[in-house]
Amino acid sequence: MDERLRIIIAKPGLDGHDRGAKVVARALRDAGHEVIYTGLRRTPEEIVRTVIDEDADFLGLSSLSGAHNFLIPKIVELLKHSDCNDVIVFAGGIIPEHDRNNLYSKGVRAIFGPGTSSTQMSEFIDSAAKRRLESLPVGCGEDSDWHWD
Ligand code: B12
Repeated sequence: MDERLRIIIAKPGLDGHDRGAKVVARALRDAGHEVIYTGLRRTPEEIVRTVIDEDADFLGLSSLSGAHNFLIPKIVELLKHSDCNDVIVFAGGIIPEHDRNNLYSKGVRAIFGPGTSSTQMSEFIDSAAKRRLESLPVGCGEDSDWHWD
């Protein structure tokens, strides 16, 4: 797809692992998107503020600290309360398989672990953007159990 999308890559909480987030931000920029990396240790409120200020299409959350079950649903809830139901949320880092279905049920549309290639991420971004173009539900607050496998 040729669409240039606005994507925020964020590091919520006290997690100090930033290599993966920087790799992802670079890969998506190289794929032609407009990418903003928040930097480390952002609060859920700061992240949602950035999404709103930057009028982002996608929010990518990187978590390697084990706090994903608390922080990611909290951010999705704040997005919904801020009328950002159409923002497409995806995540990556150290997120065990057994935690993933719960995050999908909250509105996260893809989760990527170590070793993810830029091709895999781009395929997801393109598929999600295509769903949005076709008016199929894909935003974090839109009712659908669709997610990337
Ligand atoms: C390097 C490293 C560190 C470095 C971090 C340097 C830095 N600036 O990033 C240092 C030494 C500082 C560090 C510290 C700690 N670490 Co450490 N660290 C690692 C290690 C070895 C590699 C992480 C890495 O950089 N990988 C390379 C990058 C490119 O890969 P990645 O981050 O996984 O990202 C890829 C995917 O996950 C995905 N991805 C990641 N984020 C996102 C976001 C989106 C939106 C998408 C789409 C994809 C995506 O795409 C990326 C590209 O493929 C991992 C073990 C491992 N093998 O993963 C442990 C690991 C993450 N660390 C761990 C721990 C416990 C710690 C410490 C708590 C240790 C301690 N007791 O002090 C501290 C915490 C520091 C802190 N404040 O958070 C644990 C976490 C356990 C958990 N979550 O359950 C791990 C898994 C080691 C382990 N097996 O126990 N660590």
